[in-house]
Amino acid sequence: MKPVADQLERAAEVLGGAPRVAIACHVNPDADALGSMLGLSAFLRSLGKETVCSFGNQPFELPRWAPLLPGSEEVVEPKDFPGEPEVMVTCDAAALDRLGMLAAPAGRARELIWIDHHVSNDGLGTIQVIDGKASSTCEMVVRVIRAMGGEITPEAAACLYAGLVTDTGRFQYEAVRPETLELDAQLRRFEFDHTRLVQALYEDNSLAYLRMVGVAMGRVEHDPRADLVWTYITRSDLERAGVHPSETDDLIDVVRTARESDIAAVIKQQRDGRFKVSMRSRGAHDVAAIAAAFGGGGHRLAAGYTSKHGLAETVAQLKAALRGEPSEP
Ligand SMILES: [Mn+2]
Repeated sequence: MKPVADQLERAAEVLGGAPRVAIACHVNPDADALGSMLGLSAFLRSLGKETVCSFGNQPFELPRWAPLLPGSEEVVEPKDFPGEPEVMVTCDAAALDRLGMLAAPAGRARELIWIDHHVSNDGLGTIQVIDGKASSTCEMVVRVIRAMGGEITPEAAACLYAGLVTDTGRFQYEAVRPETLELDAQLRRFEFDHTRLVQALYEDNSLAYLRMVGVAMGRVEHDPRADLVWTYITRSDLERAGVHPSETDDLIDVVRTARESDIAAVIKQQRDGRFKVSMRSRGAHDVAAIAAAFGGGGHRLAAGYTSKHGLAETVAQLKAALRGEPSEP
């Protein structure tokens, strides 16, 4: 991976000279993905540039909390994203397939600025602004803004705060450094309703979801030899409960609190039928390495992958990998 300082300088130069910038974030965007994209967009617009923002989901749907981020009303559907952008930026995507329908325009972009903080990263793009030690992609966007000699705008502040607060687990994860908290303080000097924003991000569940948590928690299993606690949710569980898959992102945060094991996993069936495995470690394991062995990635203590197998085989392979036993991939 190339030195971040050089890449920041190149990104600043390209963005500074571009009248139009197309910005994408990963599919099923979380607050860091949407926040970093909209934060960068708000800053570039303050310089008089045109921006277009999107993510590659079909069907296209913004998260529930999106209206609290300034500029979210201008996010376009992937079909309205430029097919061959002069300058394109990707935010918070670790791999090309995380761009969904926008992987094609990314492949055709003349300059592709890849802004991210995932340790396991394909390192795509003509300019790679990637730092695996950064707390969030929002923090990386702030570095880009500063490399351009710019200032955070009020609209950008709320967007960047959303990503900073969520990707640090409300400032509790190991990537939180004194500078992270200093950045938080700088963002909070701008006027935005941070309590309402965090309530929308963390405390806004449907009753149907709460009942489904009960189902998932009733199934929690413990494998001491794999140092693993895990549960699963199928597509029919979601359909029966009337819960949208995106609502279940925080299930892992309940499972991971089990003190009996270091690793927690939630195995969730996607709309296409495949099983997605989300893992967390309480500190003793590198789950990014486990995920990478299955073709996924992430961070040392938070990572995931999509399995090629059914539920039973997915669980068996995960346990085998964690126990250090050989298995057929
Ligand atoms: Mn992120």
